[in-house]
Amino acid sequence: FTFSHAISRKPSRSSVDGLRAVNVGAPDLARFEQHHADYVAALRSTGAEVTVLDAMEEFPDSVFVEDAALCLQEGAVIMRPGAPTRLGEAREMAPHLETLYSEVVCIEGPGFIEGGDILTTEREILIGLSARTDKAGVDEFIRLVDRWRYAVRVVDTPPDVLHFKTDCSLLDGETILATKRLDRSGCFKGYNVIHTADGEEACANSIRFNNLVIMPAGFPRTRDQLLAAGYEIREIGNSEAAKLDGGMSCLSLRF
Ligand code: CIR
Repeated sequence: FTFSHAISRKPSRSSVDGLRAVNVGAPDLARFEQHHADYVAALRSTGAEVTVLDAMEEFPDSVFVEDAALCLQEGAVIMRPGAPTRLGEAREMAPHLETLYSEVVCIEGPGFIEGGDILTTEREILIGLSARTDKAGVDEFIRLVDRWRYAVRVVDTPPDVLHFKTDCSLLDGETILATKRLDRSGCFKGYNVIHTADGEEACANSIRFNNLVIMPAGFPRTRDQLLAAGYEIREIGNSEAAKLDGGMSCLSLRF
């Protein structure tokens, strides 16, 4: 959870056409841009260097850069999104990562895998199979990162949950914030787990970024629990990204 860099991408006008499980209305671009600027400012306030890429109109979900790549210490892996409208986003991310990493490897398919399904902890990489990430994608990922000797563990994402990390985030080397429904699967055995408060499951997608836990605004009971556990919290408006099933982790690549 110590990072010197992050990459994000501004929301596009086309984000009104972004994918969503349930239509609760289109995101308001001005508000989305403000939230995004607040998010970038929070990342920068920790001392990290943050690259903000221009909005990409051809890809309505391209603000959610996390799904296009996975940044590890040794190199970056370009993903292969399982959502057909998002496939091209991954290719667009490659040149940016090539300027920062000496090794950038690429999932070629036929399988699919999205960054939102991957939680990197200090001891392992956890991957949740989901509607976007399949066994073939995971197998190729495992073959690719074998060179860097990571322990990889494959688990399930609860049904009807978009991504594995929709329901969890890393708070520190030993501690995970997770919904009860995900923790029930047993996948976090051996970690300390803090549960999101009942009715506040949507804040499980938070991030630990250097000194801060950056979480979506509007989840006071979980926030108070994290404050009591000693974390420094920064709350960011997430109403517009949430209309597209996005949260705090989706909005950046961190390394
Ligand atoms: C999608 O359905 O792909 C986007 N509307 C939301 C992606 C959120 N990304 C993430 O959880 N990592």
